[in-house]
Amino acid sequence: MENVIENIKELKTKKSAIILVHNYQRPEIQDIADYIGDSLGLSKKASELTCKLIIFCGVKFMAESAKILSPQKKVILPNKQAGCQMADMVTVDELKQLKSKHPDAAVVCYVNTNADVKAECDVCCTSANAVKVVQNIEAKKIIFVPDKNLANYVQRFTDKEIIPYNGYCYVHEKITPEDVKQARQIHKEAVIIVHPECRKEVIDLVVAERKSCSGGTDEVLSTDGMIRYAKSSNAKKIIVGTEEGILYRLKKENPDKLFYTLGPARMCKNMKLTTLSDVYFALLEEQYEIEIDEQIKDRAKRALDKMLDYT
Ligand code: CIZ
Ligand code: SF4
Repeated sequence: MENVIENIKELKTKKSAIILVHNYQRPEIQDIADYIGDSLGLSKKASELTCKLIIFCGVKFMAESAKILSPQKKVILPNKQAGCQMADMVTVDELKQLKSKHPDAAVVCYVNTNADVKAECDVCCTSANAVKVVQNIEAKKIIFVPDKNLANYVQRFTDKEIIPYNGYCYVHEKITPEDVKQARQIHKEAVIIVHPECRKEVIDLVVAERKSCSGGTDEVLSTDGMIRYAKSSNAKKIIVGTEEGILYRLKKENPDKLFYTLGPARMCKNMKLTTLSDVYFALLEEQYEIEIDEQIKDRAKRALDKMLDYT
């Protein structure tokens, strides 16, 4: 392992490349990151950097977003198989059908969509800014794709009509209300933070019985929100309801605090595909390069830019 890491560092310097790593990646991948974060933060970072080569350790829609926001750079996804099941749940044809049923609705798409679907949308959002985007958009009726759970979460904050799609994240879907009840019994002094991709019943339970203890309060947060929360709150014990990869970063950055998964550790198999040897070959052979049709790229960029204007 030492050798691979040395080789990665050497190649990275030689090629002036930057390695961007998502919060859910394997620990050894997080350890070689130049920047670590959520999809939005990393894409913004990609567009600010002056380097020409970006190795994006995450899943395809994230590397695509980075490419769309910085088209002049070469963006590499080290493992070609790293897709997202939620993103693949909605196709352009399915979205077009939904649009024709609701011609007066605006379309908001979660960043967890493929580039061709983004191109059909008015504005993108992430879990960190979905509420803000929906509140800022003029339309009173909004088609929201693909995550039904995030759509339901957003509906709590607006009188606008949200038309959800039937997508979901299979990892967050596994977290149950029973997990919340048990965790509250086992860790009486801990606060609970959950991701808005969790099922409505899970979020209902966390919000309805929201508890404050030892300087923290139960919250619904995006992954970067969780990272900020862990740093700034006084809570010493935190139960985390999202993909388990984030616990490595939480523990590393907050060695004085205790973190537990909400129920058994739930793992996204796509997020765990990327290995150190994938990163090495990604640097060596500059594969697999993200390529997006020009027209799709321009239209998808409009939706991403609009999100950045709104937030
Ligand atoms: O936007 C992201 O990076 C994802 C998938 C989750 C989050 O909340 O950060
Ligand atoms: Fe997709 Fe869920 Fe995996 Fe994120 S955790 S990449 S939303 S399947």
